[in-house]
Order: sequence, then C-alpha cells, then structure tokens
Amino acid sequence: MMRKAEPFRIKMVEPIRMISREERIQKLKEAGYNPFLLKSEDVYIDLLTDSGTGAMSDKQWSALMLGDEAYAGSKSFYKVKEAVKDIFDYDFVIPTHQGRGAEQVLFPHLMGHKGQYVLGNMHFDTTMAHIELNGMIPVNLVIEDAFDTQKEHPFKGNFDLEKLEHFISEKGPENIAFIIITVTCNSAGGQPVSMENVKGVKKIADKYGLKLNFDSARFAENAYFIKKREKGYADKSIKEIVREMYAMGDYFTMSAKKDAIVNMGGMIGIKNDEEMYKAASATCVPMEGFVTYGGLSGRDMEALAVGLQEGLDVEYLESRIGQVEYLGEELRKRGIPIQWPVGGHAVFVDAGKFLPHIPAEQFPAQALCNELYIEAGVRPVEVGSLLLGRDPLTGEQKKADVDFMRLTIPRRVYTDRHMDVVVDALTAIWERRDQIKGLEFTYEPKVLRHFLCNLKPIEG
Ligand code: PLI
Repeated sequence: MMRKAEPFRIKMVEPIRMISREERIQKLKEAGYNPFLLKSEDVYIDLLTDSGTGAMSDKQWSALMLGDEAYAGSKSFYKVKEAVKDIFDYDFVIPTHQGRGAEQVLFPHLMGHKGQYVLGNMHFDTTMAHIELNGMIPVNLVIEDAFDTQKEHPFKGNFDLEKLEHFISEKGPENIAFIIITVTCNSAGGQPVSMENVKGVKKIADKYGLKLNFDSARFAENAYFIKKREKGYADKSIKEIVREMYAMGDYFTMSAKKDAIVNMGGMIGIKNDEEMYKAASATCVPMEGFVTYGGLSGRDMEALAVGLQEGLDVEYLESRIGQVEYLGEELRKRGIPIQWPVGGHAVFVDAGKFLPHIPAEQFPAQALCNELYIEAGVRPVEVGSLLLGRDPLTGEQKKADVDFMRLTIPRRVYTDRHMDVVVDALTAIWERRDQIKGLEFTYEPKVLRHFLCNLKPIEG
C-alpha cells in the first residue's frame, strides 16, 4: 500500500536544541524532579500537552488580521457563532478564555443544590475541580475495560451504562446535577466514546430528566474514531457524526486549545435553552468579560472560527491520529506496555507495568517521565497517583487505577522523526528499567500539587 504523508507542508520553523546529558541531569535536579518546572528551552521534544501547543495554519494566521476588537458585538464573535451553528447546530455560544473558564461560568447554573453528584465517564482534573468548587461531587463511571491497558476495546471511553443507571436510581435523580460526557476521554487515555454509548446515556438521562453536557476538547478526534470503528459511520462525514452526537446533548463546554487548533480559547455551547444562555451570560460578564468576547480578543476568535472547521478535515485527522498510532505501534513492537488501542491525542505508557518494582506511592510514572527527559530531552507528563493526590479526609495517598506516563502529541508540530527519537529513548530505558528509582516529596503543596511539587529519588 502506498504510504501517505502529512497533508501540509511546513512554512515556518522554530529551532529546538538538545542540551547535553549532564545539563539535563542538572536542570531536572534544579526543577525538583518535576518536569512542569523545567524551562521549555531546555526541552528538546515537548510532549507535556496537546493544549494550545498546535501549529496554526496559514488561513488561521491570516484570519488574525481580520480581528474585530470591538468590546461588544465584534464581527469576529459572529463568525464563531456561525461556525458553532454550522458544526454543532447549537443556537447560543459564549466565548471563554479557555476550557476551565467555560466550566467556571456554566457549572453553577447546572446545580440544583449543594452535594449533588455530577456523573461522568471520567472527568478531567480541572473539570473535577470546578465541580468540587461548586459544592458538587464528581463521579467517574467509565467501563472497567478502560483500566485494562492490554485489553482490545474500540471505545474505552464509554460509560458503564449499568453502573450509570444503578447510581442514579440508588441516589435518586434529584441528587444528580447533570451528566458530562468527555469526548475523547482524556483521563482514560484519549479513548473515544461510541455513538451507541452516547445514545444509551441519553436514554437514561431522558428517563430521569437529567441534562447532558459534552466536555468537547477533542470532539473531532472522537468523531474520527466513530467513523473508523463504529458500524454504519464509515461513509458519514466528521461533521455529520458530530451533529448526530451533539443533537443528544443540551450544552457543551470546550477547551478550543485542542481540536480547534488555537493557542488560547474556549467556549460554552447551548443548544436552545435561552434561559440558561441568559443566566450563564450574566456570570460570564464579571468572570470572563462581555458575552461577545469572554476573555478572547477579536483576532483569537477569528483563528478559532477557522480552526473549528479545519479540525474536521478527515485528511488532517487521519494524519494526526495516524502519527499517534505510529508512535504507539512502534513502542508496542518493542514490548513497551501502553494503553491499547492507542487514543487520539497521546500514547499513554503503563508505568506501573513498565516499573513494577516502584509502588504507586513512589510515583512510577513520574520517575519514568524524568528518565525520558534525561535520556533524550523529551518532556512527557504524569497522569497517575501524583496527579490524583491524597484523600482529603484521611490524608492518605490515593492509588491511580493505572499510573500513566502520557506522551502527548501537539497538532501539526512534530514529524515522525521526532517520534522515532521517543521510541529509541524509551527502548533504551526499557533495557535498564530495573535501575530506575521511585520518588519522594521534598515539597508538597496542598492543592493540585503535581504542578508545583518538588521531589527527589529514593536512594538505596
Ligand atoms: O486547559 P483548559 O482550561 O483549556 O481546558 C480544560 C480541559 C477540560 N476538559 C478536558 C477533557 C481537558 O483535557 C482539558 C484540558 N486538558 C489539558 C490541559 C491537557 O493537557 O490534557
């Protein structure tokens, strides 16, 4: 079969460099063995996140010049509104500075009373934080197979529908605030949710009179997986799939820094609930800014309106997800344990299996991240017990279902040659994995500690 290349050519480049191994060892030590605290200029290949790190297209850059910087009623806002209507068929949109801004503005209006549950397949960490800040309780109800990294399942982001219904009937629908479907499901490994599963969730939501919100950071990648993996969708366009799915929802919150390929931006989408639009608008003004800019400049909104449409291009999605699959398959061929099948935006390495001699409370995934930085200047991110934190009541370290090291691929930024560097480096580490040591804290902040903590290797 003839191989395909990226559906773009590179017009502008940003030089990167690899500092020496001795320097990397020193920089990591200075950063308290926490890659978040490294300077990006000391990183060779930055796989910390796919959020806001994508390369905008020539069309997006030229759209910036059209930015209408009016405080109210900007032309650029109406282009975003038009794109949202076209893609999702939602009537109302409120721009926000990023995804968590959308959560901050919308969530208070979805709550009936404090102590209600918010049911998700698997909530992202800022989403969980905003649920808790509003006095609600986040609950994850993803299928068990999501945690079996070696098990083949095309939609590991799916809700366990039985558990969902059981939870609602046990607690009573009056104690459920709303349901969030995260597409793709980041915390489970960028794993997609099937259309059939969304239909199942919708049926249960309707039965109990509950509202559905889509956490939409990677909505187009999810639609691509449906096209590829779910029966009956091969001949549908990405937009048709998105529309079919979003017709089942009431609202969406979106970090536009992922699938809409902008460096900053987010939004709230509301299908047709005008009362909710008015309520959220009133919160947006003091929090994010006037409702036609919500923390974004006109030029940001221009790039967003273009990026939303570009992110639906099936050739682009094939190349983008193909690159993530390429990295995953090369690692798997070498026996490195990863979440399988590979998800949309990242390869998630199962660090618990990679480093079985390091217990969860010594953070095997963080130790592996550090080792990869030392080996080749690659910066991954821990998605495991370090991120999870302690039980707020007992202070005990919680144990993640899987300790993941996430190799997150920015959109249109790196080539497969960069992926090869990652493969070579991890293969070298795999050979000497038994020499890697666990970590302990030298500084542990109380809240969201993984961003700012300092650690050191446990000697002995
Ligand atoms: O980083 P924000 O505030 O634009 O978006 C928050 C957010 C919400 N939902 C989901 C599923 C996310 O993945 C998400 C942000 N993700 C980041 C930053 C990531 O590195 O995955």
